[in-house]
Amino acid sequence: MPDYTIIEDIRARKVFDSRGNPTVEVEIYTRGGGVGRVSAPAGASTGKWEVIAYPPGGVDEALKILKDEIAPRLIGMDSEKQEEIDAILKEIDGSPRLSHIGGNTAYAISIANALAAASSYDLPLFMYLGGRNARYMPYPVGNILGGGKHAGAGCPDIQEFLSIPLGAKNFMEAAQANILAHKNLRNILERENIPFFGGKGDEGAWAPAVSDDKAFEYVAEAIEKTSDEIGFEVRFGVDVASSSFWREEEDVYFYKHGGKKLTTGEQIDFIVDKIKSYRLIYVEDPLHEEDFEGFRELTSKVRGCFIVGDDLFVTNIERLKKGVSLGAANALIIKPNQVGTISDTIATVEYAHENLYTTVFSHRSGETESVVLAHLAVGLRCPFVKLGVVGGERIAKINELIRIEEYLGSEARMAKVRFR
Ligand code: 2PG
Ligand code: MG
Repeated sequence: MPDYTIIEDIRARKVFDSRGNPTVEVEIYTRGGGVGRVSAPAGASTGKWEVIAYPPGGVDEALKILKDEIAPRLIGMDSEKQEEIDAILKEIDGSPRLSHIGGNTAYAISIANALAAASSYDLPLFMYLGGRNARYMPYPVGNILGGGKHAGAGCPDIQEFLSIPLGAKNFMEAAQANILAHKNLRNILERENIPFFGGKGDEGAWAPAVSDDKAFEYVAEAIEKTSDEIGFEVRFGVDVASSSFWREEEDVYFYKHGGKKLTTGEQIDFIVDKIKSYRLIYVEDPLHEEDFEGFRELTSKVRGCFIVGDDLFVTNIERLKKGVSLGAANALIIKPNQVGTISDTIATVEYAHENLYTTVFSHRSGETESVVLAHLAVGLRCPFVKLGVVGGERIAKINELIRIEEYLGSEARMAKVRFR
């Protein structure tokens, strides 16, 4: 039926995310009975160049704009015309960074629309987006120890220590490895005489009051134990989220543990040293969000490690183009709500892949039970997906990836991992 995918109704409401903050949830209904429901996540260590999450009046104002200005324009349109729909969102907004309608409003509408179109054909979203090529399962990059803006004051300055089960033959095995690493790390932390009472950060990672150096030691031990027990290679990496502790006035990285201040050169040496000492395979935002040159220098100094831009690129194709032209980083985080629409997200992913930059589809520190992330990671063929390891809103995504793997059956493969 040609008009199956026409948008018939749009509903929206305020719901809450995993931090208990209000967020927007959108439902789109098509004539063919398709339904897409999506709620927006939220960052804590947000990049300066991300789109603006909400208009000044927050979720309530976003809902009003949605009802008065957006829904009347979209109802009657064809949900399959994703780019046209996303263009209308940007036209209604009219600002450079979606500050009128809010990036999270755009995110929820844009992805709910894709989901509604897929559901009109009774297709899972990953297949609707990726077709027959969408059969590569991403390696889960799982947060097992956290600090920075996601945890309490005594925790490490580095925001995330991430387990990466590179030797897994399928997603189920990979998920099991990360869960085991999380459990092993708990035992190690309990064995040590440190302030640790089982506390976790926003993403379900353990949040002990230890220095960064100690955190590296404990995580390395947990990863090695996990690898031995599970019988395949498990490596680890970090999200430094260094913009959170870069002091612009002094141009230094301030580590509250030990009160040390590192210049850019010293920060690069510190990171190179950790990459070599611990065979890190992944380092995200080792330098602050304006330092393309620092990223270039670090990338040129290391081999066999993903240097990942998150706050640096904010899923924005223009910023990525600058990075590619300089050779800054060799991988990037993909978070659709950094840029607003699914069309812009796809353009950035495609540009990254054309230029051999590795994509890491990522959750945010504030999440909802929505599982679209699992479908987008597979549908957009990202070789990695950054997730929490435990906690309802985190495990929901892992379980959806398990369902996707089951759905694909013998067609499923693990993603191909290559360095630029
Ligand atoms: C990050 C993310 C997710 P936030 O920095 O990569 O882990 O954190 O959502 O707080 O930006
Ligand atoms: Mg990050």
